[in-house]
Amino acid sequence: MGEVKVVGSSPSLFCYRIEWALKLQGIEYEYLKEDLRNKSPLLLKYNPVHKKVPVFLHNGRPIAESLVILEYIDETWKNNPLLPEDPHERALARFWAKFGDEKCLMGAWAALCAEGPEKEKAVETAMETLNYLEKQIEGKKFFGGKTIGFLDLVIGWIPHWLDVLDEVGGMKLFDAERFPCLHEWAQNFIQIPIIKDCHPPRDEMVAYFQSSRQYMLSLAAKK
Ligand SMILES: N[C@@H](CCC(=O)N[C@@H](CS)C(=O)NCC(=O)O)C(=O)O
Repeated sequence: MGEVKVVGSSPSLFCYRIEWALKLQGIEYEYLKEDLRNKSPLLLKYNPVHKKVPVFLHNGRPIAESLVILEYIDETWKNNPLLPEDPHERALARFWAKFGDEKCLMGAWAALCAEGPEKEKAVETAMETLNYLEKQIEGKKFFGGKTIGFLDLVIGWIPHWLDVLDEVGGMKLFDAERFPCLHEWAQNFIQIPIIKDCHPPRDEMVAYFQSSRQYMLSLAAKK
């Protein structure tokens, strides 16, 4: 197994997906808590390009970028395969994971930070991206099929984090009427013991996104 460490910070959803994968694989790890307002020499050394968490250390060798880390975990330990076996299905899982991060997550973030006439448009754009996931999960328990897999972990931010973004941003992206299948998936996902026991406290998330939103609005006001 070797020595496994995760450099992370709460409530980063990118870090939680790594912890979930390790717990699913039954891999013990040490969590090195990072203060992102005062980045440690360790973080700057191991992720000099992006200077972001998570960083994964396996026997002292660093890997950055959460999707890359998830694939590394999947290739290194075989206790609980995350990506499908079939190459085409693997490719699709990677496609939707990228879509989830680049479109759904970024869309929700843009909607959170939008104000005035821009807000309605940003909310609708974000919901259009979620609609693609709604279609993907229709008729299935998990994106990975009967059990959770790579894509479930990648979009695993939706149940807790999106709900908080909705509250802080005064919006309703995660609308149960518009996305009934995604809601059912979310209920299935958060009931899995590993997921249930490993997510940030809600008040921590609310405080984090309130201050992030204020910061983004103050930057926009200076323009
Ligand atoms: N694409 C990266 C995103 C990681 C990321 O954005 N991490 C944030 C925390 S949520 C971070 O470290 N931010 C510090 C900064 O931007 O300076 C991944 O998937 O790992």
